[in-house]
Amino acid sequence: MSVYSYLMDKLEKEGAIHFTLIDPDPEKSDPKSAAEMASMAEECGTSAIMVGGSMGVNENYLDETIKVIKSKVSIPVILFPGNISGISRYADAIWFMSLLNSTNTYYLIEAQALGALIVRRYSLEAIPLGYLVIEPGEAAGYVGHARPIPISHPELAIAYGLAAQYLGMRFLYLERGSGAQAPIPPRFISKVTSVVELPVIVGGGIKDAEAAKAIIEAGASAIVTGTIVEEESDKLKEIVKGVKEVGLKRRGKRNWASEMR
Ligand code: 1GP
Repeated sequence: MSVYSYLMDKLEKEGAIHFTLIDPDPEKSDPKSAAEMASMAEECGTSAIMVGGSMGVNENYLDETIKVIKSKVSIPVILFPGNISGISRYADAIWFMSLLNSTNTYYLIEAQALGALIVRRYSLEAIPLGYLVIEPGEAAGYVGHARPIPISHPELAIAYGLAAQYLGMRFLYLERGSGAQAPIPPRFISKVTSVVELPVIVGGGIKDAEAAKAIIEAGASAIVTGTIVEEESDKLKEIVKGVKEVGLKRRGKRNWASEMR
């Protein structure tokens, strides 16, 4: 089964899913502790491990980190590249993403063109994703030369989200930035999910189950947490439980599988 089909099946059965983001940064964790975090996240019920970061990703270290993670978990490992150095042959799939509100063509299409040959060489499954940075955007926004969408203007996110949908992308990721003080407000998310017909992933600044639940209640299909896994692993269990609780209530309301496949 492809990773894409696995995700769509999960969405259909569970209504909403959780991703755990691991930054393969030697300053933050070595491959062994990254794998321990991934394994703990799998036990908590996360649906997939995403591996990537905005800065300092080195291919050898990334390869090593993914190999060790893969030896410890059975859920898919999906690359979340900030640049072409974020591609590894050992992952199960790659978010093939374009930073939609970047002002720099490198992050819109050039990095993707350079990376495409590597993705093909490694026979990686590419999952098309529109990546949209919402203010403040933190390091991802800065590094990606984004013009972050203001929180007071969800209609701009709707416009970009529809563009992603019409361009054939399969997911829309609303990114507040790793380590953001607060997540994207639910009212902003519900405006987007009421119009855009793509599964919406939300990340950045989600620190507890209440925030995670409110985001899923606002119509998001998935949340991503990174920092909380590095800092307070016990909170992860509650967050994943919250996502599942709310997701199960609205299971079956959207038949993504038949809409998208
Ligand atoms: C970053 O959205 C993710 O791309 C995760 O953010 O580290 O704040 O959980 P946090």
